[in-house]
Amino acid sequence: MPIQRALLSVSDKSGLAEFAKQLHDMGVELLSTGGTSKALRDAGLPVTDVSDYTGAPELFEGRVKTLHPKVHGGLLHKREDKEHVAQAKKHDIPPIDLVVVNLYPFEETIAKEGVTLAEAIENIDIGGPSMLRSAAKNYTSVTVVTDPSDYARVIEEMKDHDGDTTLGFREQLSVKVFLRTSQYDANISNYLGQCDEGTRCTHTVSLPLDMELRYGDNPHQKAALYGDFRSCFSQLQGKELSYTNVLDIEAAADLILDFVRPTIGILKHTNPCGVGQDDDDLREAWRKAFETDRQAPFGGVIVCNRPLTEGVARIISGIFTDVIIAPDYEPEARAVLQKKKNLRLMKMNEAYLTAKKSPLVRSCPGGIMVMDRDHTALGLDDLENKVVTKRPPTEEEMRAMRFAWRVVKHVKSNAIVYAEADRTLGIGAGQMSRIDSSQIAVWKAGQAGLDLKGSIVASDGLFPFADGLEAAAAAGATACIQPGGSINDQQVIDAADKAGMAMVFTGHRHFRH
Ligand code: 93A
Repeated sequence: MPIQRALLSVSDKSGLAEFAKQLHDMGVELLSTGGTSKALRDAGLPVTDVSDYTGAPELFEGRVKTLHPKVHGGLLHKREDKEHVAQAKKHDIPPIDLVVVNLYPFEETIAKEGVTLAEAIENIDIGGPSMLRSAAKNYTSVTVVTDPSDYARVIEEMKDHDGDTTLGFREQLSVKVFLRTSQYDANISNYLGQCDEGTRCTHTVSLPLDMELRYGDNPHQKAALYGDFRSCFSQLQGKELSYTNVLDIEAAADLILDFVRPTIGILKHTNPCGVGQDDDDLREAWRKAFETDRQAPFGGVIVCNRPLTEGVARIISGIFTDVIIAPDYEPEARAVLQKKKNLRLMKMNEAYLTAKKSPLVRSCPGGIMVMDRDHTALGLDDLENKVVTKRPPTEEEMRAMRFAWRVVKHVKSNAIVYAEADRTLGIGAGQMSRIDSSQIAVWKAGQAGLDLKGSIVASDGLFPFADGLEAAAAAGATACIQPGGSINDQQVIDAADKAGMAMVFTGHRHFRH
């Protein structure tokens, strides 16, 4: 059946007149509320006011405009049910086939500076979501449009189907409505929750599906991503993203954003396997990162905080890599990497800098946990005054400690990093005992043929005993950066002094789980 009757009630009137004109040209009768009616009349279109249609005036400054059985009955009754149709006839409730509603601008209102609670409340739309929900529930018969960018598609559908729309299309529009109304309600409850200082604020999250992911941790696990990942990272080429790719991308981007100087990081399973810096030549930064571990980067993630150069692209195109992330790519670098069809090339957008401020969310039994992000490497201010050993660090050791502290923050606990001022030398990640992480870091450096003599060691958590520090000294480290705070701190300091090491206590730990 072609669409015969439409109800239009919109706050955002963009594209309205043109859309309504096309509906009118296809013989659709137009019903509308105050402001929308006026806009349609101004455009020279014939329109019936809902108040004339229902016989009930707009009441209470417009708070009650469309909340009437003739409106909701017209939307909700089942067209295929004889009883419903008979009741509709008896009570003079003709079917309404199309609803075009967008809501009072609640979100825009609360974003305004100095908005009062009364203003915000007046912008909570009640009638609009009710119509949207009625129509969306009855999508088998009713077409419902809430996004002006869908107007053109509706007209196209109607033209292609003798003035009607297809069931599949109506279903899509219905899903869009429930998503919109749930977001709208979440925004209202979050706003009112903030205002009410007396009670514990609850926070409702409603996120649209952004993309289906290739798979989860393993191919037999389905996975999807909700929100707006694609505004943060644009995929320029390569295979579909998987769940682990996304985790790696976040870990890599977070790591690289802790560095200001030109830096390259290589990660695997969210842990850095090497980080290098060079002010003059990114290829040097790459060399330093890659030298830390030449084996683990196979199938890993590479991240850079400068536009990726052709020179680096040429070197890394020889290594099997899953994902590369950079704020941009030289055109020549793109050309080189394009040949690697499966390689996922991600561009980090400005939006990520804002998104990075949002809290971290993890699932837990029965719900989710939310925590603040570990934004900056803490404890580096005033480091000169945090020396606990007899010997203060040299300037070079100080630089290395600052660098390593930024890296160790991104390594899974227990984390140990051996480093020089602009490069990692050995990384030990994710062990249950700190001394094991330390031994792994030393062993990895040995495997890579790197000398730890004169290096510094960074630890994400405190050394509970002197043994970890003694092992670091034995491996060649001359300085240590760690949070401090153990009941055995004095023993650890004594061990450092005995070995002639310099040590600082940051006073902050950087666990990562
Ligand atoms: O105040 S309401 O919650 N009560 C209603 O009955 C109602 N009906 C439509 N808001 C209501 N609307 C909203 O009015 C629509 O969702 C739309 O945003 C707006 C359109 O008003 P006008 O046509 O007067 O510009």
